Amino acid sequence: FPLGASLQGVVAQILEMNDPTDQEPFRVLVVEDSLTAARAIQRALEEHQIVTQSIQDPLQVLNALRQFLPDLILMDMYMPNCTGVEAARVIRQHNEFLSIPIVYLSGETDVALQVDALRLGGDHFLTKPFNQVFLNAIVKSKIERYRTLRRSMFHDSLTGLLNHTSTKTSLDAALNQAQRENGRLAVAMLDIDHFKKVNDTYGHPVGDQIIRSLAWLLKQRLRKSDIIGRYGGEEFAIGLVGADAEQARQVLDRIRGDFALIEHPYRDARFNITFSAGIAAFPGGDTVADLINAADEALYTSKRAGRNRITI
Ligand code: GH3
Ligand code: MG
Ligand code: MG
Ligand code: MG
Ligand code: MG
Repeated sequence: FPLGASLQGVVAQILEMNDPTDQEPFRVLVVEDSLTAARAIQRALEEHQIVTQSIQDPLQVLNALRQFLPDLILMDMYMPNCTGVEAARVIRQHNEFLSIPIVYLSGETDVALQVDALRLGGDHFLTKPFNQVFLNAIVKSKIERYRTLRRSMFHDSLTGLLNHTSTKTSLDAALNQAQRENGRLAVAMLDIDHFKKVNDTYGHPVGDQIIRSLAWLLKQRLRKSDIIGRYGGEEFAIGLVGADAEQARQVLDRIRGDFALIEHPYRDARFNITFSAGIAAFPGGDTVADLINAADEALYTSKRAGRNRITI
C-alpha cells in the first residue's frame, strides 16, 4: 500500500469519531475460514445491532480492515493460509491497527496455546461453541474501550475537534489524495481576535466557552468530509476537501459573519467576538507545511489589516 492509502484508513476512522457523541453502530470483522461458522457468529452479533463483515482468507485481513473499518476483529485460530496468531502479528505491524481489539474465537482448548495467542497481540480468547450472550458482552465492552481510547488519542477534549497531531495527519492524507486524483484542498488557519482581552475581561472559563462555540459552529457548517482541528489554544486549522481558495473564502466568510453576530452572555450583559483567517490551497503548495505556512501568513495579513476578515 502507498502511504496515502494507509493514512486514508486512519483518517476515515478519525473523521468517523469527529462527533464525540457519535452513536455509529459497532462494526466487527469476522475472520473465519468456515462459512457456516462465520454465518452463525454474524447472526449472533447482528441480533445485537452490530454490523459485521466476514472474510475467509486471513491474507485479505489488511484490505478488509482498510475498507470496512471495523472496531474489533473476531478471529479464528486455524485457517488454511495462515493462523490467527500470524494474521494478528501482521495486523499489529501497522501503526494504524496497533490498538484495534483482536478477540480469538476458536475450538482450541489448550490453555497454553490460548495464552500464547494473547501474548502475540490478541486481547481475549473465546472458545467454540460460543455463548451468544458472553460473546456480545465481550465484543461490546472491548469496542467501547477502544472507541474511548481512539477519541482521546485523536481529539481535543475541550471541543471534540481533532487535536494538533491528528489534524496534521488528516491534512496529510487529504493532500495526498488531492495530489493522486488531481483534486483540490484548501487549508485555512483561524485565530480568535483579541482573545487575551476576552480572558482578562471575562475570565478563562468564559474564554473556553467561546472556543467551544466556534468549534460547534464550524462543525455545523462544514462538511463531514472536511477536516476541523483545534491547532492551538484559540487557533483552528481547517481542510476543505475539494475546495479551491475562493470557495473556501466564501464558506468561511459566512461563518465569520455569523460568528461575529453571536451574543455571548456575561452576567447581565452580552458581548461579541470575531475571528480572522488566512487561506492557502493545493494546487499552490506541495506539502501540508507549505500550505499551513502560507495560510498563517495570510492570517497575519488579516490581523494587520484590522481583524474580523479573511485573506487568501
Ligand atoms: P490577536 O487578535 O492578535 O490574535 O490577539 P490575541 O489576544 O488573541 O493574541 P494571542 O494569540 O497572542 O493570544 C491568545 C490567547 O489565548 C493567549 C491565551 O491566554 C489564550 N488562550 C489560549 N488557549 C486558551 C484556552 O484553551 N482557553 C482560554 N480561555 N484561553 C486560551
Ligand atoms: Mg478454522
Ligand atoms: Mg493565537
Ligand atoms: Mg496572535
Ligand atoms: Mg488570537
